[in-house]
Amino acid sequence: MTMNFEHILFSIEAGVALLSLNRPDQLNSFNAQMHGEVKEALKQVRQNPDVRVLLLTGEGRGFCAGQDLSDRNVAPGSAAPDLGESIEKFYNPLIRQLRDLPLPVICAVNGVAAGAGANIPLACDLVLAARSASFIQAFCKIGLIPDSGGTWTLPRLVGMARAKALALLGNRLTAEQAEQWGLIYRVVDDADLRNEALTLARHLATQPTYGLALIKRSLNASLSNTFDEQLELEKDLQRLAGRSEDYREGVGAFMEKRSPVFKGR
Ligand code: T3D
Repeated sequence: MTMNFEHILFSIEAGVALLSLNRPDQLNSFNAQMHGEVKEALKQVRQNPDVRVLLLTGEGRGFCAGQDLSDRNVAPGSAAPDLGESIEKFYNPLIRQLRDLPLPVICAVNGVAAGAGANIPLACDLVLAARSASFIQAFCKIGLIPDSGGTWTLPRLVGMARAKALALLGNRLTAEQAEQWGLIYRVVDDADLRNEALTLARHLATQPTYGLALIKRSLNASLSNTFDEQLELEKDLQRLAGRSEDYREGVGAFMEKRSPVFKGR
């Protein structure tokens, strides 16, 4: 099933929702309309029980260059824009949506990822990047701070020393370096990115995705929980997992020496 939007491509097939940012001439930078379309697509992902996995990527040579700067009136004498309002209305809800979606979210970074575009992948669960892709915390070059969760996620993924270097210098981090630093999961050859990401998504869509969502929830929570809080959470989430149809199916199939058929519930 393919749905019509102007600035994104969105389709659902075999349990996989594919959302591709589609303003390639502006390196898929976000304007208000694209934010609105992504929001609507994510609502459909959340509400459609057939969707088991989300794959986020971009069209053209860039993944996303963050905020569309041509949308900002910074002419001399003009009133200062309220960027806090933009963060509150657009970027924070987007990041929360991706992080909280109760299903695995794969991000396939197909090219340069700058500003908010460099931090959106970090709100996803599995990040693949094309070998030619790169990550740029471009905010410091225009007097801003990393947003979209960057100041929280970066130090946790790469350590404070590297997070500060990325954020204060705004240098380009290659995909290979990002993999070595633990910022992303895996680099693949450019020509293979879409297929590798789709293969991963299609595999996950056949798995016990209700359980996978609980795994995602527990690992996300571990970044701010104490050890004891985490043990308590594991108890609560394992209780939920144990009540799922997929758990019964998994154990049943193992005992009967057959392949399981999971339904994501
Ligand atoms: O404002 C708020 O709501 C607050 C929230 C902010 C979140 C943010 O994301 S702030 C950070 C905004 N993003 C940036 O500062 C990055 C700006 N872009 C770049 O630094 C470079 O474009 C890249 C390093 C990403 C890529 O460089 P390069 O040389 O490969 O490409 P290019 O030639 O610079 O860009 C290609 C085209 O895309 C070009 O248009 P043209 O000249 O061909 O017509 C360029 O203007 C356009 N483009 C790239 N980034 C943006 C953009 N247009 C508007 N906004 C952009 N962010």
